[in-house]
Amino acid sequence: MNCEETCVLLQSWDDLLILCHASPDGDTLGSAAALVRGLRAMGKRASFACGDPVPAKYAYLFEGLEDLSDAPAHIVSVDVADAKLLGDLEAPYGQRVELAIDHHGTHVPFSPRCWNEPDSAATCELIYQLLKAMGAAITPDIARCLFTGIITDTGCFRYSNVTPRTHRIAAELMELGAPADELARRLFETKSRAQAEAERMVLETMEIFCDGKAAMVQVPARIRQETGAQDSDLEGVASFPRQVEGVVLGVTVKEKADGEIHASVRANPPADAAALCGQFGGGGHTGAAGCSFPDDTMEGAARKLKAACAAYLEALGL
Ligand SMILES: [Mn+2]
Repeated sequence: MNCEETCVLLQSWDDLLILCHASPDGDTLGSAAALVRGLRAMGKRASFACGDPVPAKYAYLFEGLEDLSDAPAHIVSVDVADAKLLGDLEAPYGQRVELAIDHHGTHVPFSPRCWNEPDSAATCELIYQLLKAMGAAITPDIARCLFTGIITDTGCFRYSNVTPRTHRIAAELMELGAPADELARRLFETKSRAQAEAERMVLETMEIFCDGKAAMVQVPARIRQETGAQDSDLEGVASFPRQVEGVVLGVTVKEKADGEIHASVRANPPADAAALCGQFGGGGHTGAAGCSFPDDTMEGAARKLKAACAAYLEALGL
């Protein structure tokens, strides 16, 4: 599907539920909030759902959007690369998604229709084009939601996924009322005391290996317990290992609240994070990807990842 086909399809639907992925980020939430606002302004019934609670720092996306929770006719997912990433919503809705709008190169099809553009830095770029094609007015509230998804998925325009189009769309969103400096300060320059304490503890775990080409930090559950930091407070730590000069593979091993071990990988060229995570059944983008270790301990997952990094760097000739 492309933008025009998606536009025609959505114009023919009047009652929609928009689904986000679990462990929601600014892009999936910004996409859902913007789409719900745009669809409602066009007189349609639209609501959103997520398998996990919306983190407090993203609550502003949904301000003034009261929930309309009755059985929707049509289900659309945004920024969901795989049905299993719906989390708790996979069981009720995984088989019922009619349209997926996404930007992941590793998208695993789960819906009869899909508009996926891996060249887009954020799903919010697609939602912006879609709302324009549908003739929806991009209000300041919508612009704020879309700008949020773009800056969170690009690390404030720093990642390799940023294109000239990303900047053009961001510029148009600023003209439409997105408060760029306020959003950047809120999302990138502000941390709670708990987050600052947790980040300090994570940094203490850093190991550098493979002749300085790989680095790893670990986030055991005790760091959250001792500091009161939430999962969303710890999103930023995944960028720590790759910040070390010379590192091309930065690995973060995290023990989630339910005890499951998850790894986030950040890569600099020529390394590919999705290729490394693919070895463990995960996926994502070239620069950022993830995978899970459901039957492992932190130590076991860390050992496997270090071995995989060494073999992968050797295969790359590094
Ligand atoms: Mn995204």
